[in-house]
Order: sequence, then structure tokens, then C-alpha cells
Amino acid sequence: MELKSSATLPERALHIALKVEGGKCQRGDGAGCAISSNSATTPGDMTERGCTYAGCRGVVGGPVKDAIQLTHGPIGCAFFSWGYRPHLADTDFHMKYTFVSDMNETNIVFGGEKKLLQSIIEASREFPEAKAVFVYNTCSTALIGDDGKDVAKQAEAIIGKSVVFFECEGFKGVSQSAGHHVGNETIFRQLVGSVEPEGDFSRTINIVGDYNIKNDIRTFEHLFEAIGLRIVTRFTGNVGVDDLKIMHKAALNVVHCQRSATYIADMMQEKYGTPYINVTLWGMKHMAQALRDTAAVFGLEAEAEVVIERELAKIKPKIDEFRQRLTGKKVFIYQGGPRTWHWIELLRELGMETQTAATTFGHDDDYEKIFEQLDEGGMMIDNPNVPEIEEILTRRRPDLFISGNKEKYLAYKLGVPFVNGHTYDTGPYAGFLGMVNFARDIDKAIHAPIWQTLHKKARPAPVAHHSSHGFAHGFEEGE
Ligand code: CFM
Repeated sequence: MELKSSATLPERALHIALKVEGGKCQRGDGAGCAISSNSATTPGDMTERGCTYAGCRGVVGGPVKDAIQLTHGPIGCAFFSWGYRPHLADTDFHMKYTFVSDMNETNIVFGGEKKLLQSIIEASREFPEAKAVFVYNTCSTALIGDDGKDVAKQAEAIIGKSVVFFECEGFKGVSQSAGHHVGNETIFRQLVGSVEPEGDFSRTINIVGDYNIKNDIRTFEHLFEAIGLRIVTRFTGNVGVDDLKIMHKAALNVVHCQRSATYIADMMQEKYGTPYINVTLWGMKHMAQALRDTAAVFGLEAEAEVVIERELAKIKPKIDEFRQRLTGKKVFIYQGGPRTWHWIELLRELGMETQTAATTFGHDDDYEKIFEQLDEGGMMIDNPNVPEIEEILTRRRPDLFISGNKEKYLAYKLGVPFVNGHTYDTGPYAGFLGMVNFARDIDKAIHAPIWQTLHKKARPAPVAHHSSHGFAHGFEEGE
């Protein structure tokens, strides 16, 4: 194992691979190719992963703007699931409030069902404007055997609104990824198809797997509309409960985040025959392709070309300018999952090369897409821990680190320019216009005057070359 930081955890070698000469794959343990992903974190590994509850409450259910978001569990679970992800909407009920049944020691001993029922009733009385109550189960309430499903049914009869119960106990999966699955299934089962509206849905789509981070939708929704399509439902950025109920009416699902939301597209295809296409709504090439592929389903190709040409003309001069300033820069991208592969092409459009690519909870299909796009010498690492991240930043010395708040100050301490890819520095980053924002933030990070001042002092000295194995050789080639 050649990452010094993982010397005490030999299992980590299975999660690291290099793209070597001839486009071949070389894994950290010298064997195989595919890296091990979506598997349980080795005990002792300082993982940055979240839990099933986080993926369900924080990612899929949380953006629903007019639901009471109620955690059935201790107050800390609610606190740490709320307020950190800017999944905006045109109202801010879901961002302003979070609710919890506040399970304490006595409740854990004697059961929390009554308290949950009271909490649902009280919350819905306090906030009559809410359209539904979403209840998220946690580790503690699952372990003591509370029947939250039954409570949800009782509550529904009392308050006269949908009470959706998510069985997203934190211990259920190996990461937050399992929570996406639970979120998809529960919303599909309990809400989708429960209302049958009249009207013509022949030219309609759902945008699936966009969460309106920092208003991403403003960069692309009008483009789909400009080619003659109507958006029925967003899953789940800027969406209301009533929209989810009629989601099955749309003629096509356009799936953007293919980690967290393909589940519902598959279920809708099976039950309602709704076809879906996979798209990437970041970057010029991908965004244009997304519009083309969507338009092709409806015979609106000519309309799409007009929109693409018009929009590209608006941003191209700016992108060309940024490309001149960014060409040749090497990037380490570390995101939760698919953003890592969504952005390799976007960075190439800016003249930049992805030197290292990592995800927290990606599955095999994410790593296949990453590997395909990496240049020779590119490295992939699954679920990197903090010492590994530090070592990569020190030894591979990227010109830019695109990651999240957890890693931001580590990057700064090591003197590496940083952009927040999860919640954006000054986004939105999606669509054509968002790409200009992204390029501007990257340019600002890399060319900040501070690096000139600190450069030599702040960057740690390279780690001594200590190995002659093939893997290490490839790994250290930047030194
Ligand atoms: Fe999908 Fe996401 Fe992502 Fe994700 Fe996330 Fe996110 Fe992400 Mo942060 S839904 S998998 S669980 S694209 S919150 S909006 S940026 S880790 S790569």
C-alpha cells in the first residue's frame, strides 16, 4: 500500500486505482481493476460519510418546500440534518423550520409513539399552511421498536393530510446513498399517482435528481420551456407535495443526478411506462446534449438548436477568456458521488485536467464513468479519509481542489486553492450561465493574490520518494 496515511488500513488499497499507460487500470493492491465501492467502511477509517437518515432527510425529502420535516429521534439528529444544504425554493418554509419528536431517555425506555403522534398533531396545528408531514425514523426509534408507520396512519386520519413515514434509520446502509433509495421509494409509494389531474401532458417532463442548489433551476428550466416543454414536477428541488402527487403524468423523466434519483425513474418506468433519459446539466457540451436528447423525444430538435445556439453565443466569449487563464491547471475533484464525473468534461472545456477524482459514496457505475474520462496518470479514490486527502493534496499538489466545507480549511492550510462544489461559492453552477459562475469562482480561487505571497511558505515540502513499485511510481509522478 503506497499511501502512507493508510498503512495501518491495508483494506484501503482496494479503494484506490490509477489509470496507467494504455488506459489500463492499476489498483493500489496491485491486483484487479474495478475499485471497491459502496461497501462498508473499515472500522478505524476516518470516513467522511453520512448516514441513511442524512441521505433521506437531507438530500431527497428535505427540499420539499411545503412539508413539515419531522425527525423522530433525539434532537441532535434533527439539528445536524438541517440548514447546511442550500436546496432553495420559491418559498422558504423548508429552510426556516425543522421539527423533531425530541426523544429523551424516558421516551427511549418507555417508547416514543405517543410523543410522535403528539408532535405530528402539534406541528400541523402550528403550521396549517404545510401540505403534508414527512416523518423520518432514526436509529434510536427503530431500535426500540416504535411503530412509526402505524402512528403515521393514525395521524393522517386526525390531521386530514398526508403523513409520509420514511424508514431511513441511520444504521441501514453503508452511507447516505441508501437514504436516497429509501427517499425515492417512500415518495413513490405514498405520494406519486395519488391525484389524477385533467389536461394535456403530451409535451411535459419531470426534472429528476436536481435539488435546486443555490437556485440551479434558474439556469436551465427556462431552456426546456423555450423549446416548448412544460415541467410538471421537480424531484425534489423547488417542489411542493401536490406536484409530487401528479408526477406520474409527465411524458418523460429527465434524470440529472443519477445516483440519488434513478430509483424513482425506474419505478415510474415500470409502473406507468414513463420513459427516462440520463442527462448532465453542467457544462456546455453536456447541457447542449441534454436539451438535444430531451427535444428528440418530442420531435422538437429544431427548436432545441435555436436555443442552444443562442445561449452558447451568450457565454462563449466569457468562457474563452477563462480558458486562457485556466489552461493546464490540474484538479482534484472530490464530491459525494456523480458530480465528480459530471464535471470532468466541464473542466476540460475550461482547459483543465482532472488529476485525482474521488467520491464519498459512489457506486461502481460512478467509478466506471470516472475512469473512462480520466487521462493517463489520473487517480481515483473511493471514500477517502482525511489523512489520505491531506496526503493527496501534499504529494500530487493539484492547482485546485473542488470539494466541500469539510475539506475547505484543510485545503487552505495546505495552501491549495479551493472551490466548494457541494454548495457552491457563488453559484448557481448548472446550465450555460452557471458555467460562467463556476469558471469565475475557479479563476478567483486559483489566481487569488494570496497564493503569490504564501506560495513557497504555505505549501508543505514534498514527501520523500520512498518506493520503487509501479503503483507508487505512477502515483508520485508529479513530484
Ligand atoms: Fe446527487 Fe446531489 Fe451528488 Fe447527492 Fe450530496 Fe449534493 Fe453531492 Mo453534496 S444529490 S449525489 S447526496 S448530485 S448534497 S446536490 S453535492 S454529496 S455529488
